[in-house]
Amino acid sequence: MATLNPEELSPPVAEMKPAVVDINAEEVRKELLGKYPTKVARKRAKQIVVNEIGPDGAVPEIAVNVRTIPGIISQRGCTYAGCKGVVLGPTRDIVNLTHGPIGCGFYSWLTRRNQTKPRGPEDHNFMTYCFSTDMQEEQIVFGGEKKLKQAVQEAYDLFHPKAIGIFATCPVGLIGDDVHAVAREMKEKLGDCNVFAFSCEGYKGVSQSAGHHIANNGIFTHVVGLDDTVKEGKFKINLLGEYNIGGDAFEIERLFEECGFTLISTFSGNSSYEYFANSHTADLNLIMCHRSINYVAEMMETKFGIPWIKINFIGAEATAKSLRKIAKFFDDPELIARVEEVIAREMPAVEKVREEVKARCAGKRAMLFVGGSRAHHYQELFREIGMETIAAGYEFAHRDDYEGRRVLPSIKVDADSRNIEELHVEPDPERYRPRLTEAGVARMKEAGIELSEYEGMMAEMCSGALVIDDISQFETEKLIEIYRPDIIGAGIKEKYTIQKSGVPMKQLHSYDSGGPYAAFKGAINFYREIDRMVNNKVWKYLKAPWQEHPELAAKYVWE
Ligand code: CFM
Repeated sequence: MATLNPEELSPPVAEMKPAVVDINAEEVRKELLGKYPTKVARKRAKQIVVNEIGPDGAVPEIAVNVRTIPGIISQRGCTYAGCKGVVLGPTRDIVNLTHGPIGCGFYSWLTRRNQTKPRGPEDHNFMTYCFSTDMQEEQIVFGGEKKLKQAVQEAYDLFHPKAIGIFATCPVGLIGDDVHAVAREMKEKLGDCNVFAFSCEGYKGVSQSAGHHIANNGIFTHVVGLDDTVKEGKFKINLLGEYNIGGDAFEIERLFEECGFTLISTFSGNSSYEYFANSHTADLNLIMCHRSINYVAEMMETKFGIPWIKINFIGAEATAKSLRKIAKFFDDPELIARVEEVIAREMPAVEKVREEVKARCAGKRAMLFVGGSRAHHYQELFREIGMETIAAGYEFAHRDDYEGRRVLPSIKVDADSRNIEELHVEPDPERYRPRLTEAGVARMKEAGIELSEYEGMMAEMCSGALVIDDISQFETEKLIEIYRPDIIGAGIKEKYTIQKSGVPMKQLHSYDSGGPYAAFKGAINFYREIDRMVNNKVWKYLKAPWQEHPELAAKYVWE
């Protein structure tokens, strides 16, 4: 067997274009746009900006949440994915029934690695099943409502679930099946099972973001507030926008317990239908992923008076800061002391690994192109080991996730967003109860904790960093060529082209086989993994197929 001789592997990809330290981001931007036809370039120019933080903290405006230009290879998903896969998918005891062709159900089934832990053998866990009406030509031609009713009945007879959620896929909208009418009819017929439907056809919005909104509306309308039981516990919280990918929520739950917080519900990692139904009894909502769940937080505040704060458990420092924020909200000396104890107990192990890893990673550079919140959150973890994020962007976030909620009033609502219903919510006549007095609000302000506020990603990035929304495959390859980053955090669709370019890629959606990365123990896992990846010499010797076979190279990229 031939042994690997690095000398023969020349020229290594990493040496083809050496890393340039002082790269002018404006020049890079021009280079990216230069390859596009004029009309496309004009549109992309508004979606690719060089970050600059003004004296008042203001950042440049970015055009986002708009349709991807046909022909551009985007990493976005569909509205159905955002509704069924992202928001409702991680709930273990709702039968999530896809009304559509089998592929929609199958490919949205557990690929995100959202985990769950049933409370005991009696607790339902349907996440190991893939439920679909498996539409055939007959239903497309003659309608699928009959088959949908049969499927709901079959699921009920087999499992007796507390709830069944119906999710519409593209063909359902095209042929006009009324999923809501079916849900109403079956709910009445079954009697002891809550059946509700989502008009989350894949084409409904410009990305999965529309699906988040539809899911938030549905769960708020049909589930939140159904169970008024007041549970024991002094410091009651909900965790919104944490989906337990790779076990993240387990690690956060452990900390909550040690600190003495009572977690009423998570939307929706390691969650159950009953938790959602009871979630309005909590006193504080914590928002982890602002993009996917801010609607529920806003509606719960209007209807029940529960305030929300933005927290982040990605990064050890961010975790400590978030725990302190929560303790400050409840303003209980014993609680504050316990939180400090937990932080003091957890930190030494984090520090030890961090120092060791930082020595090898400091000065290296990352790029992050992920979803609607992680491209921001993971910058914290990289910063802790001395790595700067030089370019980042979301796939489907809105301007508030980039520029902060201060821009909300100036966001123009276009036809695509108008497609998604805005629920009209009013204070509940009996159950509305503001959780903070005016003095309480003032106290939070004094402590520097803003209620209902999110600063967005750009304010925390360095000036001169590139911010790119809905990055294309072409732009990714170009950035690699110009910057030669030490690592890219992105998703499975772009993973292998990045790695073939000789750059390691960390999958920040499902984490591949890794995780948890949240909170203190998660940070340790992440430091170690990034260390292994960026300091692995194998990438330097990698020869991409298009180097050995130039005829494979697409001219527009490598000319
Ligand atoms: Fe929120 Fe998510 Fe994300 Fe998201 Fe997602 Fe995800 Fe994501 Mo993949 S809810 S926006 S739609 S943090 S599935 S758990 S990793 S793109 S950055």
